[in-house]
Amino acid sequence: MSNKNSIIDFKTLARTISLVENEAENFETILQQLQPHDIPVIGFTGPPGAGKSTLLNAVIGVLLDEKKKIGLVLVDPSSPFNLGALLGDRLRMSTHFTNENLFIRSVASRGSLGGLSDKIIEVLEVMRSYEFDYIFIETVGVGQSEVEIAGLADTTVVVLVPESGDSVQAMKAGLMEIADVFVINKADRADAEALANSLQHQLHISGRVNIPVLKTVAVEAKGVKELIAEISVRKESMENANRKSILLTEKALRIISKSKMKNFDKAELRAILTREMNDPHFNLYSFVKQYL
Ligand SMILES: Nc1nc2c(ncn2[C@@H]2O[C@H](COP(=O)(O)OP(=O)(O)OP(=O)(O)O)[C@@H](O)[C@H]2O)c(=O)[nH]1
Ligand SMILES: [Mg+2]
Repeated sequence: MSNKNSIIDFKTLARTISLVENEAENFETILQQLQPHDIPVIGFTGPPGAGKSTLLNAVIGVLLDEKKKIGLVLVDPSSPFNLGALLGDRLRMSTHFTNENLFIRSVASRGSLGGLSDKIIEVLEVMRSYEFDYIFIETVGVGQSEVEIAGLADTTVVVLVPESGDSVQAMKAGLMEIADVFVINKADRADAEALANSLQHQLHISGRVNIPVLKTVAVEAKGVKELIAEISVRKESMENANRKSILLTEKALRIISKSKMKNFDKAELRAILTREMNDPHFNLYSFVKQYL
């Protein structure tokens, strides 16, 4: 691990993440020995193509100029149709790719934690054991995943665009609840002001008057300083703490049940069941009692 003034050992970090992701031997010990720091974790979510990567690129550029150490987690869309978008992400980030203070990691979004990767909590915990100033996560906000990202992040930035239309309408209810900061990107296009007004109106109705609504033009790095000012303030709310506790409870349960099942011989269970199921009085619930 490193101190604030030194360069983070990215090689060791990357290797540790891989060990944990692949559940290599002793990965549990690695996880148990982590000493995570209190690093702000900031999630960027929103509909596909809203400009999340472009905006993050601009935000990270400013922070790197200030010599900040940045970790970035890109949650890969699992659908092969999104492969292009992922490659696009990489390209847009490429301006900072070689910066010694930026660590980028992709995490597959497959997995059963609703939408987000099974391993994202572990990856974040490993990263939080290094001296980053900020950790960013980018994920496409569709369905469940945005709620999870809000549970993982201290601050959730929801990026919307004027033209996103119907798809956003459908998502908005979910996105409304999780946003700590709203960004209307592509404010160089028509209707940005109208969307800002409509959002502000909805926030007002739902009593969330202290949620900022910012406008940005990511491609020109406009509004980026204002966004950084907002995310520099820790926003952790009661709602966020709730989401975090739900997420961590689910995760803890899964770790516990996995550990309890570790030595369970499924083939043997099947062999016994194959024998016993032919008994006309076979009752599955009485049968499993012996294992409880
Ligand atoms: N006009 C305009 N175009 C923008 C702006 N920001 C991003 N774009 C463009 O929008 C497209 C999508 O940008 P991305 O940054 O890849 O969007 P994203 O939200 O990361 O996309 P996914 O990761 O695929 O969901 C790119 O062609 C960008 O150049 C902006 O402020 N104005
Ligand atoms: Mg992107």
